[in-house]
Amino acid sequence: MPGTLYVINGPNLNLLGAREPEKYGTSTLADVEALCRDAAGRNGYAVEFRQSNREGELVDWIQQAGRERAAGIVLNAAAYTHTSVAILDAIAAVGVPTVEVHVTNIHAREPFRHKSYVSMAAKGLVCGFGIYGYALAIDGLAALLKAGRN
Ligand code: CA2
Repeated sequence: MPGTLYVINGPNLNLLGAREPEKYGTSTLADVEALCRDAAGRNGYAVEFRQSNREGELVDWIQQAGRERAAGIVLNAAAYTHTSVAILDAIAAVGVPTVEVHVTNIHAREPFRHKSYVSMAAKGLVCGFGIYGYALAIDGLAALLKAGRN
């Protein structure tokens, strides 16, 4: 029974396409949103697409996804990935299947990016595929949900 997927983006991802194109590419967050709507639509899901630079707001949205019985969450917590026990606790608390996504391959970058708190509660992780990782995450999440592995 499809429903809504929350796609939640963390700090500085509003700068996609405007800064550091050699690292993060030239696509904007609006392009990411369009990609997500397309991938979700192909799988029969609606999308709630959000971005915030504030940790607490990300926690609030994860809780909202739980309250509204979202089918799943695709989460790029950006720098909070590597620091936030609050976000880890929120994912674990709401029990909404969550797939972690990163534009870059965090394991090929600085050692402090190799640790992900989000991974401890996520069903899966997609990283290193640029913004296409969001579509891969949505396809993977839809496959898990269809198979009842959530
Ligand atoms: O690769 C990713 O998606 C990251 O989540 C991006 C975060 C970084 O802290 C993570 O380690 C990996 C940084 C997001 C900043 O996004 C920008 C985009 C364009 C220009 C500047 C920053």
